[in-house]
Amino acid sequence: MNKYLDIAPEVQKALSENRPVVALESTIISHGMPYPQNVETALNVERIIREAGAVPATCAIIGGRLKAGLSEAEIEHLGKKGYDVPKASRRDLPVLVARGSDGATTVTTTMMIAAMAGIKVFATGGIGGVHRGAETTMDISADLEELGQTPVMVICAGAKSILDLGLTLEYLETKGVPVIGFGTEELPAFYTRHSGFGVDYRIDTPEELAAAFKAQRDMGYKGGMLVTNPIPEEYSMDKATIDAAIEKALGECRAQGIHGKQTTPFLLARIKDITGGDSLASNIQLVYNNARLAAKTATELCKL
Ligand code: PSU
Ligand code: MN
Repeated sequence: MNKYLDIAPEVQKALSENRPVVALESTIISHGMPYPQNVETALNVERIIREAGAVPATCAIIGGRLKAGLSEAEIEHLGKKGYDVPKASRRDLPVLVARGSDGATTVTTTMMIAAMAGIKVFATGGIGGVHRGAETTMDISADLEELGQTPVMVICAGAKSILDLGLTLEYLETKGVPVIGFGTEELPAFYTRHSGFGVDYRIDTPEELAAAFKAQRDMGYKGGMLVTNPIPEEYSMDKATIDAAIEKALGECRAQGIHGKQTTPFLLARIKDITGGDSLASNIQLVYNNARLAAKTATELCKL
């Protein structure tokens, strides 16, 4: 086992008994939502996964250790510290680990830790992608590279239109990442169920998701799989409202010269304020929805 990795005993036990485990990220806690809703959501997600018969493994860096599975106190710590916890992508791990620092894991680093621990399924809200204007900024999330090289299934609610969705799909195609729509032929756009872009394949059951992932593993692929799960209708936002909020937030982002790793957290926080908190309520619900699907899919995978 990797010498920097700590697998929580509950997670380790489940893995060794071939019981389902679902990985969860921590940037969504420290940078994706405000306190205390972030901690509340993270704990609810863990509960939802347990109720569905799987074991949650929230990932993070704590005191320089890569963690697969956190205590409630550790989740509370990350949620309270918020932006003061470094957002940790692939390029950040070496220095943070060597310094014994804390770090909030993004989709990228959560995939890395999940793969090291032997966890196959990971539930989150949204992934990073090709940012709008990437033709000149070259701001392309490391999440896309990781999906191309690390064997984990990532279940998300699609991608937000803070990103260039068309270019994000092109990039994933280049990297050989299958983009699956769960019960839909259309890529969901996070806060809404529709983006106007098609996915590669529609799959309607956790059984078939598990079978596709198993086939990918059996063929020896190094990369992962992206499952996009639309937000439930009752929690989805009005398209015109969310589009206007995103445009306003993007304008402020440009005007204030925000760039690099600050971009995504800045946009999420502004969108939340502009929508009077409505976007946060939707965000929370779509994460719960993804956690349920991940637990079911991980359960099916254990049978194969
Ligand atoms: N999208 C969300 N919420 C989030 C993120 C993205 O709706 O919290 C976080 C995830 O951790 C994702 C990261 O991996 O932002 C991507 O950041 P960047 O664009 O800097 O790669
Ligand atoms: Mn970026």
